[in-house]
Parts: sequence; structure tokens; C-alpha cells
Amino acid sequence: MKLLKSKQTLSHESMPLIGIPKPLDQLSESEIERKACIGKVMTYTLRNLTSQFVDSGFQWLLPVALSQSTDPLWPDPGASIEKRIEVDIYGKTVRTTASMIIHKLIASSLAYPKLFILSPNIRIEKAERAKTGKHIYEFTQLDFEARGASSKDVMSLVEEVICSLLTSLKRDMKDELTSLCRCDTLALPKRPFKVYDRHDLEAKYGADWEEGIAQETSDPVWVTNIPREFYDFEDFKTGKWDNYDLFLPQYGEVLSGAKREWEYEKILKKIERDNVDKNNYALVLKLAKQGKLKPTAGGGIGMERLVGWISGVKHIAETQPFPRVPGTVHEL
Ligand code: ASN
Repeated sequence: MKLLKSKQTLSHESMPLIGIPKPLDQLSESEIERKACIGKVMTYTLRNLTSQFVDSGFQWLLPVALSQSTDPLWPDPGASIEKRIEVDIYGKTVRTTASMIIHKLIASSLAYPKLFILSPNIRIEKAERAKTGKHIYEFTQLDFEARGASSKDVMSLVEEVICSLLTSLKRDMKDELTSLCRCDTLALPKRPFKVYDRHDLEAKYGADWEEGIAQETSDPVWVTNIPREFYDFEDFKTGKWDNYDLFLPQYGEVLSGAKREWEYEKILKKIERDNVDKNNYALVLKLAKQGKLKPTAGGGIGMERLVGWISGVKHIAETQPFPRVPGTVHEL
């Protein structure tokens, strides 16, 4: 099936107007064709990834939007949150989901050993991030967690899942990838992916190592040992963090994940050290104290960044039917 009447492609070179993604009603005919093409890549990717997780024994959970407990996103050097949304319902304060990390830890420990969720996350990024091309204030992650898994297990699962997706896409979505000018440039990465320690990257690139590695690499690469929120495992003796981010060329961090903390004393200590309000994490603390929180590991794949990279977009909001560009609110 031919996607376009002419041999015209939908690259940025032929469409210089694409800067900050516009809402559907403001797109030209050719921009709508490009949007629909990216939409097909998104649909294919969602079907492929969810099937792979289901076929590997993961249970598919539905997301929640409001909870007392959500990701503190602190202290995370990469976070730039302008506003946290809290609202009172039934006499209680709830927050919009920043990530379902706390839900994952508890669900994986108690009832669903291997789980994943297509989880909408709201993070009101500072408006100055509008033009980075990789930030949006609502995004969806394929968030997964596995009881008893190690970092190595998760890293090889992710490599398998991504390489298998790319192989299938290159076989089944040739027309779409050609239209997006990605048919020849989207290479299958070699496995295992390279692994860098954040410490070494900091020595090479300084504080902005995330940008440094995203610009330098031409393949997806892992970065480990990143100081972050209390739920990622930290070895108090060595000071090393047992976590891993996957970085894509240009689009940056597409996955963050870790082996998790499960011991009460450590979690409490880290929450207090980070100045995070422990009242919002009472349940996870209680379960940890009772020994019901289990060692798990997992991660979350940012769907818009992944599909943005596959499609070669300038701004990942191009992958969204209703763009969520920081600083801009449209009617839809
Ligand atoms: N999904 C991430 C994880 O599993 C957490 C996050 O999005 N902040 O570690």
C-alpha cells in the first residue's frame, strides 16, 4: 500500500514548518499525513511491546490518575517540575500521577510478580523546556516491574524487547519508515548495549553529561549508578546506585529503572535524608516494616521518546495526537 500519492517524503527537510508541534486542527494536509504516519508507528510499537511483555509472563495492569502517594521526583537532577498538582477529594489530598513507581513496588510485591502498565504521567515541566524537543508535560510510559529480578535481568529484557521491536518494524513498516526518512538510518543496535558509569560521564562531560552522551552516541546506551529517588537501590558501603537509564541518540533518556530498596530502615533513612514527606509514603513504609515489600527491579519506557526516535521527529510532541509542549495549553 502506498502511503503518499507522490514519491514525496515527509522529512523535516521537505517540511521546514515543523517546529513546535501544532494541534491537529492547525496542521496542513501534508503535516496531517506525517502525523498519521507517526501514529501508525506508535500503534505498531504499542501492539508489539505489550505483546512481548504479555508473552513473557507480565500481567497488564490498568493505570490510576489520582493517588495520595506518587513519585516524589526528588532528588532527581534531571527533573524540572514547575508545579505539582494536588487536589482534595473525599476529604483527602491526592496527587496526579507523576509515575506509578510506588504502585508498582506494592503490586509486584503483593499480587502481580511481573507487571506492566501503560501509565500516563503528568509532570508540569518548566516552559523553558518547550524547545528541547524531548520534554512534554504529559507522557505515557510502559512501566514494568518484576519480583526477584536483577538489574542484569531487566537490562537484557529491555535489549531483547527493543531489538525485537526494531526488527519487526523494519520488516512490517517499510512504507512508513521510508516516508519518515528512517528506513535506512534506523539501525539495529548491537547487543549487549554499551554500559557507562555516570561517574565517568561526569568526568568527561561535566554536570550536563546527559546531553553529552545523548549527542555523542549513535546507538542506545546504558548509564548506571545515578543518584536518585529513595526507591532505587543504593549500596551504603560503596555509595553506588544499582540503577540504569537507557539513553537514545539525540532524544536522551528513554528509560529509567533500577533494582529497588525493600528494607524498612534504608527506605526510611533515605526518605528523611531527601526531605521527602514520609506521610505520603506511609503504606510502602508499613509494608517494608512488615517484611511484605519484596526485592524487585523494573523500569519505564517513555513511549513518546521511543517512537520519536524511531520516527525521527524534531519534537517528541509530534508523536502525540494532542501535543503537550511545556508552556502551551490548547483546547484539547
Ligand atoms: N518508571 C521509573 C522506574 O521504573 C520511575 C520514573 O518514571 N520516575 O524506575
